[in-house]
Amino acid sequence: MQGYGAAIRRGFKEATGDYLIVSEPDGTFRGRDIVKLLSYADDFDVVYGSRTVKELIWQGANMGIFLKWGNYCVAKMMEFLFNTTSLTDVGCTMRCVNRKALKHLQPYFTVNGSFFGPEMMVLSILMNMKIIQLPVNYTRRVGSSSVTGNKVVAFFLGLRMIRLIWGYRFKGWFSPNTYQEYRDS
Ligand SMILES: Nc1nc2c(ncn2[C@@H]2O[C@H](COP(=O)(O)OP(=O)(O)OP(=O)(O)O)[C@@H](O)[C@H]2O)c(=O)[nH]1
Ligand SMILES: [Mg+2]
Repeated sequence: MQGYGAAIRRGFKEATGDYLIVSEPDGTFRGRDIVKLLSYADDFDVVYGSRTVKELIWQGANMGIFLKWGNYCVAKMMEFLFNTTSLTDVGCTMRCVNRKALKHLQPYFTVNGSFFGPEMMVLSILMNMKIIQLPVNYTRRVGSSSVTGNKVVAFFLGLRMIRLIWGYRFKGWFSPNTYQEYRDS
């Protein structure tokens, strides 16, 4: 299996249309949240979902204290390091990107594994895209998880995410011309 990031990147290559929405096939997201994402899509290049808003975490969803605060803290670290918009989750697949922004991002994607999500977030920030994160519903999943079902695996995934975010922070500082600004393109 090539991995979560590879699957999404392939989907991006195949999909048509002006707005591209990513979700998961494990029953954890609600289709009606697409309306929320789309209502911001005119004003923002990428609209990210967040799964850490208590009121929208359904009973039985895999978002206990460990995952909720882990995602929240790494998101706050990203927000602080890049002095960007309010972020409360780094692992939410549900997102909407417009085609022009996606075309700009695509050549820079490197991750095929489970931390593709934060890579896309960090790249959109480095490229000075207009981004926002909205609360989405998060429900009980169908089938078994290959990542976050196991706390140890999830913890090490979190560490890899932190390393990736710091890596991009240093690249942004020390070779700022690597990532072409989107708004100038
Ligand atoms: N096509 C494809 N889909 C994948 C692959 N890896 C993961 N996925 C899908 O991507 C979604 C997330 O992957 P999982 O590894 O199951 O992670 P998860 O337990 O859902 O993690 P969270 O949603 O963060 O709690 C799942 O719905 C998987 O079906 C892959 O290699 N290929
Ligand atoms: Mg899932």
